[in-house]
Amino acid sequence: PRPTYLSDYRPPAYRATHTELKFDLAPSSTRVTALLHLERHPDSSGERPLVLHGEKLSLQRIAIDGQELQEGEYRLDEETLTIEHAPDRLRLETEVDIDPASNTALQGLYVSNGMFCTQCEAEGFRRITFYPDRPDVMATFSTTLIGDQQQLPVLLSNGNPVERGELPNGKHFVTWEDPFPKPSYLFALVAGQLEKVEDRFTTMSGREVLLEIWVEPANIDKTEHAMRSLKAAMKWDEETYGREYDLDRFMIVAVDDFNMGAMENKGLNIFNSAAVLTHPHTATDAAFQRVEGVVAHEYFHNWSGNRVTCRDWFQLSLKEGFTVFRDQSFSADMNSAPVKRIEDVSFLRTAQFAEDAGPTAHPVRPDHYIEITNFYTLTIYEKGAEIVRMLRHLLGWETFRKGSDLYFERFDGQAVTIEDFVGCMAEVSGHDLDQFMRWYSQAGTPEIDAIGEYDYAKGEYRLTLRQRTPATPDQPDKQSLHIPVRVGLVGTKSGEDLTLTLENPEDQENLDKGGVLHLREEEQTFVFTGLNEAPIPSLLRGFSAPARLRFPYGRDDLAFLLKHDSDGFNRWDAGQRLAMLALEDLIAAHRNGVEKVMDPRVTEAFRGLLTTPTDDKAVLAEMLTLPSEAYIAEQQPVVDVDAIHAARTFVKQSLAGALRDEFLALYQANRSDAEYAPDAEQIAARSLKNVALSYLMSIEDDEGIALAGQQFEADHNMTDVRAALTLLVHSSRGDIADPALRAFGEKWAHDPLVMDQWFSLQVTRPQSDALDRVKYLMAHPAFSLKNPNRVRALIGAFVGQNRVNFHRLDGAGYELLADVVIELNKLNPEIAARIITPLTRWQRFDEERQALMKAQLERIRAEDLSPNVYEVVEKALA
Ligand code: HT7
Ligand code: ZN
Repeated sequence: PRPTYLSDYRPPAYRATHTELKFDLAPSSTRVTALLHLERHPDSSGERPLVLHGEKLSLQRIAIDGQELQEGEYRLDEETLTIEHAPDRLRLETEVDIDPASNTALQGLYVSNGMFCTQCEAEGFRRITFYPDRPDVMATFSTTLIGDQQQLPVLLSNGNPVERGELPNGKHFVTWEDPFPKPSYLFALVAGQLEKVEDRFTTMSGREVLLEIWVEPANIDKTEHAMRSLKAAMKWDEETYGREYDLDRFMIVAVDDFNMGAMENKGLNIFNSAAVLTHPHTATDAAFQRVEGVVAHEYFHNWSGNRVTCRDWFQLSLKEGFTVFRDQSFSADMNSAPVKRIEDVSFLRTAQFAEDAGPTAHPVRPDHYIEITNFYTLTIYEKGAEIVRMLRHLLGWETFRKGSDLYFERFDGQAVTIEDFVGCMAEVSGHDLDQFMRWYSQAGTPEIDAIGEYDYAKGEYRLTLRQRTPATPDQPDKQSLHIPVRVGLVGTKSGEDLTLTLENPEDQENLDKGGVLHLREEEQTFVFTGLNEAPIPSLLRGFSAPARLRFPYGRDDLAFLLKHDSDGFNRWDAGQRLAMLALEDLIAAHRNGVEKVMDPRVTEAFRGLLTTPTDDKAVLAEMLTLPSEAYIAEQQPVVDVDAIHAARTFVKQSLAGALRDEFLALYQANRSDAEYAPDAEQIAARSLKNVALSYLMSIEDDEGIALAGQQFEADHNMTDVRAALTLLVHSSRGDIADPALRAFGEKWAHDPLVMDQWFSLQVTRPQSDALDRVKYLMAHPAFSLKNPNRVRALIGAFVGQNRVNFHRLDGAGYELLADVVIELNKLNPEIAARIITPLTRWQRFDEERQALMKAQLERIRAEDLSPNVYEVVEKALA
């Protein structure tokens, strides 16, 4: 397969202005009739032919302006239909047959549980009909769906229904019209036996919008939270960004087979059922929060993505980075803002930093790709969101909002670039953002080395920051970035933030405007004056830039910041850094076969957390959570999975042993029989209680085991049931865990989303039988390689969260993953290319494991590969 390059971008030769589609729906042979109103693009020369994309389509008929085309008047290959001498303006009619029932790739039109649905982003529409399937071609759509009245009573598409009626042979039809010009990737249809819940929202200008959530009948009691989230998101976008919804109706449909979380199709969002369905007895607090975030994310795309869209797929982060930033801000406003930031940063630092340091590292705006679906990555989404967050901090909220208003107003109805977005921000602020643009073009995570020196006599603190971005594939040399560094100086006597006065007036002006230091050079020194006590610096507050910050903090400094830092994020981070120092010692001890000794400063810091009253339980739960094995691995030059697991377990057990009574008291203080609500207060109490229980269970404390058993039996809500069951299954107490597991599996056999949790919690157990369980569960009737949620729950959880067992030294974990990738490569290449990720990180491990992992990559390479898997494997082995 050949790569596509950003530098080759040209406007299309022809654009579609209006598109009329007719679908005669049948599972194995759906007839799609398309009438495209096409015209030559004003910038295109008369020599360029009309080229339409089309894949896996069986062409039955083609005509221009009513005249059938004969063979020789058009050219067909695997990917395109070309007409050399088309008029400047034409109506092109085509009829094609497609086979939705055998579409296991879940791109284009497919059947999920008897229901027809579509996924057109990024290039799925070309599997439905011949079309200029690129985001800079925007047309109005009129869509007629025809289907069997019994099998497919509900027929949905974008926009508004304008006509419906009965047809011969038990069929019926509905015609939908979408008045907003849109690219083909936002097209959607759904047809099946569905039921809906409906509600209404009155917009800020007083228009009433009909809201509908469509689900399979059995799930009708699981939509309340999604509907509440949708209305909250609509209101928030009006109040925060001044964005009002435009159509008269907004629909969400839940489907079981879906490659990602959801899709923002105009007026008809299609959701993975896991990202929309919730019920206190089936979904955890985390799932409730995910639903709130994804519903908001897709809704926010109506402006950041649909009204203003991307010129080409290299600009993907234009809509995704901005929209993730918007959904993160929304969730922060709905829940605990510091906890949301801690969660987002933990995810970024663990998973995106690893991507940025590995063989598939790419800039937030890549300059080439083979398969665009491989580029729906953490870098595009999460790092992209951090870039927008940096702009918001550099400009301040009010100016940022002016930039956002200008962007939406100026580019409404257009397909644009990242320069257009950043240009608006530069225009409203007067800032020079040229250097800032490097964040989009340069891959890799910048490292900032900081050192500080306090001059007691002068009352001065000199802070020197040095930046460096490591080489990444295709980019050996890096340039300096424009990095906003939010700082505080915490007085060692007072424990208070000291007043910041900078010697350099320009630095002071920046600090006054945005509260940040602007690091632009490779090395810069900032001199703070007028200090009358020695400070400890609190750097990169709120994680003001997606960078790795190093500062030679002593353990006492970190314990001090953990107590006194006024920045909630950095207070948490000080605790993580302190724990990391202890963990590093223990990892070394394990490797050297030396007895492990717990650092008493960590124990005392935890004792302080447990005994100091707090009104922020959510943050306390985060503070009591040790860095994950994945995060610890990220900090190691060579990952030693066994030493990391042993060290972390040792710290957890030491803390549990020393603070057993405190953890028990914390558990008891946060029990409640109140009716379940997914609100911030209850969620915080549950997470604190379950963190306490996890410590007690780490030492298999008798009372802890009894409490876990009672919590499982009480069956109050899924958060508590799942937490208790997981802890039991991850313990050595099979006598209690096995019957509980069996009972749970039988009770929920009918609910695939609960069975996913049942799969995950078993295959993440640290005991050495985990891999056998994976194999055993792959034969379970509830498992299917064709369903991405099942694959993620069973295989994804094992390879991503069970590090000691996936990285077994006999290579059996790697072999299992390769077997799955080889199968999935044929069924669903997109999911195959994602699930393979842990194998691509072979460089991070010892030589023995490297050889085993590479051998499995080579085995995969020998197969007949999809472009998706080919691209990833080639990069991994390059
Ligand atoms: N914009 C949506 C992307 C998406 C997608 C991409 C490739 C393959 C399948 C997909 N499903 C959804 C999701 C979003 O970011 O909102
Ligand atoms: Zn998105």
